[in-house]
Amino acid sequence: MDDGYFMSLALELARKGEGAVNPNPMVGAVIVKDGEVIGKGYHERFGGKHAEVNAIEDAKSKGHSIEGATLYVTLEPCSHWGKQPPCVDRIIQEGFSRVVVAMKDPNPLVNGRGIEKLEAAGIEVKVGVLEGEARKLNEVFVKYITTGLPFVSIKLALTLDGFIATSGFSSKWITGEKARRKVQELRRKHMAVMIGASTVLKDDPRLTCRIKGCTEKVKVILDRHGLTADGNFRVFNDGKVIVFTDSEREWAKAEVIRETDPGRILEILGEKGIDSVLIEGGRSACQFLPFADRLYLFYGPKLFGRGISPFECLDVETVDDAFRLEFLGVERLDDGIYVEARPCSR
Ligand code: AOF
Ligand code: ZN
Repeated sequence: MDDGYFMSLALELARKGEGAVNPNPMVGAVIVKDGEVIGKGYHERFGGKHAEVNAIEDAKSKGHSIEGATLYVTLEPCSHWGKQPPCVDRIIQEGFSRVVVAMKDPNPLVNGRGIEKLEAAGIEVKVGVLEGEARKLNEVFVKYITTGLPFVSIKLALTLDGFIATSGFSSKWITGEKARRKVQELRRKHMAVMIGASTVLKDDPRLTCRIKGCTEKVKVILDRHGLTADGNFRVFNDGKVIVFTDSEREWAKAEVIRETDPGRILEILGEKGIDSVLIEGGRSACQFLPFADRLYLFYGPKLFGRGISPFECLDVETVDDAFRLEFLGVERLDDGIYVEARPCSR
């Protein structure tokens, strides 16, 4: 078996932490000795043990000796003290002879120091095995740890002619059941879910993530005029809610921040430790388009002819001025189409 094979096992393990480790990265680790996997682990929850330590403990609990083994880990082992002690010290202490790493940790506190320390201790280190997959897996972490800004995704359900509602604001249901399931998966990937006040008034959504292993989302409401201040909406029922507004009104069950500039809103969310936000529907999404890292577009096989476009704020005059996207994936979903795209400049 080659390095790629064992690293793919580690990546599979890492993925199990999705939705539970933010704003930390998803990390998986596999220990191999004499061609055989003797230990496996992953970073299970924020603040919890790191993947390497879980794999070491797994191997030891089965009576294996680690001396001379190879460690496959999807992110460079950490060299700093955070909520957990530095993994490199533990790796050196356990007597590994080789460490294979998918990608360097972009955390400025680590950023190559983990690799240096392992090499200085005489351990053979190989970096870059399945690096592309590892970077994709942790795209949220990479952006947040290097910029302090959350990864911004916009999710929309549209008719094939690009409307999110009819002119009379009717919108239920443009897409089908599988699309709604996929939205749950998207919520799992993000720490916060954001909507506009008009969606709260109209749909009264809960914004919960109802799939296994999904932690509670921070709910962010853009409510410039304070329209949701004294309503009894389901979104306020549980968990953390942040309202961004211009109004002087008060909310009983939300943290209120008097700011409505999209760039500032994202900075504030980043300062609060929120690494990712899924902006769901509504016309309020448009002002975040210049900051978007990803668009998730669900097209139903319907035409409205006239209606509400989510991108009205662009107001493009000529084809050359279009906001350009790159398609990352296109899928059939139910009787519709699912498009994953990103703005060209990103
Ligand atoms: C690893 N293995 O499983 C994880 C790592 O506060 P702490 O101690 O949990 O440290 C968090 C940082 O450690 C995180 O930003 C990233 O740089 C690294 N995460 N490192 O070797 C892991 N989760
Ligand atoms: Zn660590």
